[in-house]
Amino acid sequence: MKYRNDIRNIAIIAHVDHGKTTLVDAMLKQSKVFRDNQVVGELIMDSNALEREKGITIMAKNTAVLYKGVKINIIDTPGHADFSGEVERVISMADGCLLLVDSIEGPMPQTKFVLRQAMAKGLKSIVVINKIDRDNSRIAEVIRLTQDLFLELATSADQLDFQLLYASAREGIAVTELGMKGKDIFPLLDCILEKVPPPQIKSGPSQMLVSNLDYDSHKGRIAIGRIWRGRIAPRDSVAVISSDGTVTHYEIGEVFTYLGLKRLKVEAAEAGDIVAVTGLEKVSIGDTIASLDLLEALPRIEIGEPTIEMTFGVNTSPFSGREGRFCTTRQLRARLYKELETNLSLRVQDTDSPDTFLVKGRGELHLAVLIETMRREGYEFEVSRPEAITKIVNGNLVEPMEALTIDTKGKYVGVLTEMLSKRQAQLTDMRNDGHDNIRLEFHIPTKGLIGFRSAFLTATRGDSIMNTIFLGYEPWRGEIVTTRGSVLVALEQGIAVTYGLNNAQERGDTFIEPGTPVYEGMIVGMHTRLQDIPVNVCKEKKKTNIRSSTSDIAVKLTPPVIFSLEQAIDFINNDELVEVTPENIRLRKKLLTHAQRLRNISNSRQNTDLPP
Ligand SMILES: Nc1nc2c(ncn2[C@@H]2O[C@H](COP(=O)(O)OP(=O)(O)OP(=O)(O)O)[C@@H](O)[C@H]2O)c(=O)[nH]1
Ligand SMILES: [Mg+2]
Repeated sequence: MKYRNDIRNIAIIAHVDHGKTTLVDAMLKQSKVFRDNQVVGELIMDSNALEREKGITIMAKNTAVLYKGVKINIIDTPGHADFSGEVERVISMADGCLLLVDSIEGPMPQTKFVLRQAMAKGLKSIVVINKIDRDNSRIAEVIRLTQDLFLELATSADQLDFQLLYASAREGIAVTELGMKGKDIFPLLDCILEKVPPPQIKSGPSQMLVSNLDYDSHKGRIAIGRIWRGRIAPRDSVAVISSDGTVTHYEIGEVFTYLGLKRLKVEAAEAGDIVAVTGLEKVSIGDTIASLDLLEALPRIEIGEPTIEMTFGVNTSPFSGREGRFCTTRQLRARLYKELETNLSLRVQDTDSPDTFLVKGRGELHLAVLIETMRREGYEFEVSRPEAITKIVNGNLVEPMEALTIDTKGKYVGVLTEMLSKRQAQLTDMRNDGHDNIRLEFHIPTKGLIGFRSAFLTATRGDSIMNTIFLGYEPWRGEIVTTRGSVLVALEQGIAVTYGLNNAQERGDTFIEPGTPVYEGMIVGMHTRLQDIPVNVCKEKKKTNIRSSTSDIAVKLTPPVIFSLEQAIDFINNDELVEVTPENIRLRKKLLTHAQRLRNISNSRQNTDLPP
């Protein structure tokens, strides 16, 4: 077996926010891949607009730096559990991983998930204790917990042997011994050269596994992945072997390798390198690109199953078609199915209704990011409340379970445990660090987590952190009685005015400003009682001359509660929908008229009265 000593392939993995993308910044900047006067900013790899807004990585991405004559191909991955499919998708490109662990938080649920992935692929681990600049870091404890994690997950003795480094990604320094004064990131790069095995190469007919796709309006589809055998060059005749074994012949267009944020066009690339190639019109992620001389497929990428589902439908509100560019069933369907090409943990299914599609994902954020992306592209549609995906195993109904970790203060423990017990959660661990920092761990059905995040943030006033991770399927524990109050529903179509909203505020909190167009059945507020209340927010005060919809000097309204998209999805019940357009997020009842809803209630009562 031969090795390529001029290359290292590493994946950077960690729990969310432990500093992966910031560490990549430091490696890129200090290895001088930018011009001296080039303005590059921070979190350079989080290039997509939503990533920048949310401050999290959503998609795994490739880059590379040159250090001491060796090219280090770097794969930055997302740490949020909802995007763990991305880690599964790209991890096989690497030979080693940098496992980052926050010097205060220590190993978190997703640290365990990604380390397990890395070990399953046989990657060599380098542990980087990050954020050592933080004041109350507890490095010794974090190292001990990390060692425990390795002990728990390792399947062979050599996996226990990991290199340990300390870093402040933000300051761009890494050191090999605690207490050393760091000045740059090079000790980490040296460690990568020394500890991560160079890629093994096989000579022979070419073979490459496609791990990512990109598009270019001129070049068309671009396949990204690692070459495992042989070499690939422009104008090579190759075959693409797809999931069902179908073989399609193509001629390679161009071949690129990575350096910094650029792709460099090359004359040829050899096994061990990560490349991007054009000219393959119908290639998918997981396909093998193989020489015509040896049609041998590499093992396909395995992706965990989705846990929650919701429907995406054509917008059926009275305002449909007003704000979106793409509003038809055909456009919605095409867009959703196209998403499957790159969003590997997503599933899309047609339903009995031609205008509605069932979309399955890894969590609420996974689906919310898709919804937000589509709405920015000009799509208009409606979505239902997310539901946990249940299945029948050996004749029994089972449901997804998750581990929930909460870092909070003593004063919130009571209210949190009460909220969670209504959601069928079981407390499995509770630890106090002696400074009133409390970590609670629960087992909770996925269905109990739906809508929990916003309630959690309100209850703890944004002062606590929650994390979840999928555990597996367990027997169905029965329905959860909804804990949400009811809503204020607009009675008629028109423009909301201050007077009408003021009346509504006597019943509860409102969601809209005066001047907002509303329709019958639109949800305009919430209250704590059991039944929905119809309100006429368009009703004007009769006896004065002031008829302006936006100003009514006499009354001062409480500012409306404005939901983000995620909060809106979290909030709705089964008989409600979120209407999503490029300009607005509206909440509505599925049945728009009061009469329809009353009839529905009495029908369902009658049904439950029937003998089984
Ligand atoms: N004090 C301190 N803060 C850091 C350090 N490294 C990263 N951060 C901060 O931690 C936050 C998260 O950093 P990111 O680099 O986005 O973390 P990430 O691991 O890429 O996050 P995801 O990709 O969303 O999982 C940012 O606010 C960083 O500025 C560090 O060494 N010290
Ligand atoms: Mg990141």
